[in-house]
Amino acid sequence: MSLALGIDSSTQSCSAIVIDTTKSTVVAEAVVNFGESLPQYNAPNGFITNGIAGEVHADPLMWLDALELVFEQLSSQCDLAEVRAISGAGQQHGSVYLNESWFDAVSSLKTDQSLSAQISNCLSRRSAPIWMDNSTTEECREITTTIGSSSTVCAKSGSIAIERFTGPQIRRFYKQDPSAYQNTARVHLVSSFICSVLSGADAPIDTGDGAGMNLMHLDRWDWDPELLAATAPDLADKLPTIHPGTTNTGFLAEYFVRKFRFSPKTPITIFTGDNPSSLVGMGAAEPGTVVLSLGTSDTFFAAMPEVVADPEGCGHVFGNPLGGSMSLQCFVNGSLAREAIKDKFSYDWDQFSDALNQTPAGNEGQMMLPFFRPEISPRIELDKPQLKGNSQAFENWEQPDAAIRACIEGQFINMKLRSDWMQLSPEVIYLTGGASQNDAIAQVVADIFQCKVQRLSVSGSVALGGALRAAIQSLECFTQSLEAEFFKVDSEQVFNPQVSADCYTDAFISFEKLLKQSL
Ligand code: XUL
Repeated sequence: MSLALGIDSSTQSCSAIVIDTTKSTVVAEAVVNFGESLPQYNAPNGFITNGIAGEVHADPLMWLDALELVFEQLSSQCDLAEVRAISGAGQQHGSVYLNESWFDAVSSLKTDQSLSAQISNCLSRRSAPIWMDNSTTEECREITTTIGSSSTVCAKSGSIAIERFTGPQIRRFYKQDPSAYQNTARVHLVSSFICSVLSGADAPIDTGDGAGMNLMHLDRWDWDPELLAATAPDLADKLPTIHPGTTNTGFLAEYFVRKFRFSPKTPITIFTGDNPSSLVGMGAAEPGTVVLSLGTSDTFFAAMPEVVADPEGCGHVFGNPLGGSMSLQCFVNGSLAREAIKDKFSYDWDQFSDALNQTPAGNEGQMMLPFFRPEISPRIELDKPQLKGNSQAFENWEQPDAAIRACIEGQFINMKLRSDWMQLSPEVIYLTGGASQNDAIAQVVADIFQCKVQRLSVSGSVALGGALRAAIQSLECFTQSLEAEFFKVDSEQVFNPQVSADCYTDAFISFEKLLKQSL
């Protein structure tokens, strides 16, 4: 039996999975919801409420308490002494600020006290800004001005300066509380913080999560001195080193061996961000596969054949934890828009699907910019969709079925156009998230992208990605054989294009034209 453990320290919960790599089975799963299990932190959804000026913070000690509870749950389901490899991931961009005492504290954890009690005095900032924090517009502007332009920041770091990214967050902390900043000896990401505690040593940051900071240079996969200088003084000394995701940091700390009966010398693979981990956990770590997650907002991500940054500055490039790079792009108007158009005509989901099934691919040239609220891909400030059709009735919203098709086609035409910079020619798109269950939507994706769409029902892909990475790194497992075992294809979940590529040729041109007119 060769067990591998994957951990996901995410926004609302900490979860973990233990897989048996010889039998390709899941032997244990645990989830600790922060709000439910740790109400003393007053964070019902995992973050501190009432943040001012767009601030969204969380308590790093809560993440440590949750980690202990997760191990308790796992130990009642399997023998943790059998675990031979560990890795995991954290919500991206969040940052933990630690003083000089951190280095000693993390390397001498004692089992007579909890992790949180021992790390508490090491915090030079009580709370950690997380990815939902939107308070750093001014700092983004300042960093961009110092570097010269958004396109330079993007070409260097893979993304323009973005509010939730760690660099602008560090700058805000430095400006707000310079002495606490000075007193900070280490800034960790959520991923490297949790990895440090597990390994009982100050852990590196991986290229996957490191890229979400606006501080790392894509060509060198290392800190960029200009970006560091534009962000805050002496930052190089306060950051861990960066390593590829295929690095082992050491072994599980004695604390966990004693307290939860793990084996001594259990190797730990460096942690990564939740999205890079999900790339592995969805079986999409090799170029040729795209993951499309249809949620409140839609997320499109893929392993990239080349390292290129989005010239429009809407997408992101992160390191791929199995090597190379990955792209990620978010679309705000995802299920929000699908629900808004359904509700506009008082349809239920069956009527919505019928509308798609009863209208032709290409929608006879009628189209929509499907933005019910400001979009980030592309950046556009619309608060209602724009319609362009060949009849007044369509443009006056008098044709519900055609409007619904125009909305869904508009979403995926936009997604295809906005993801062109990634230079992908996917053989298959893995579809996941709530709206992926709708066959009619899946068919539109296949028709517009002109490739096979495969619906996946992987739950917990972030933690699974951690377990798979640990197995690949420490148990000599092969990525392809793990993927073949853990991701079985069900033919009923496959959608092939039903129209030829020229069905949408004019639509792509008209969509861009309509977009330009509305910018
Ligand atoms: C990605 C992002 C979110 C968080 C969620 O850039 O901000 O997906 O990683 O945990």
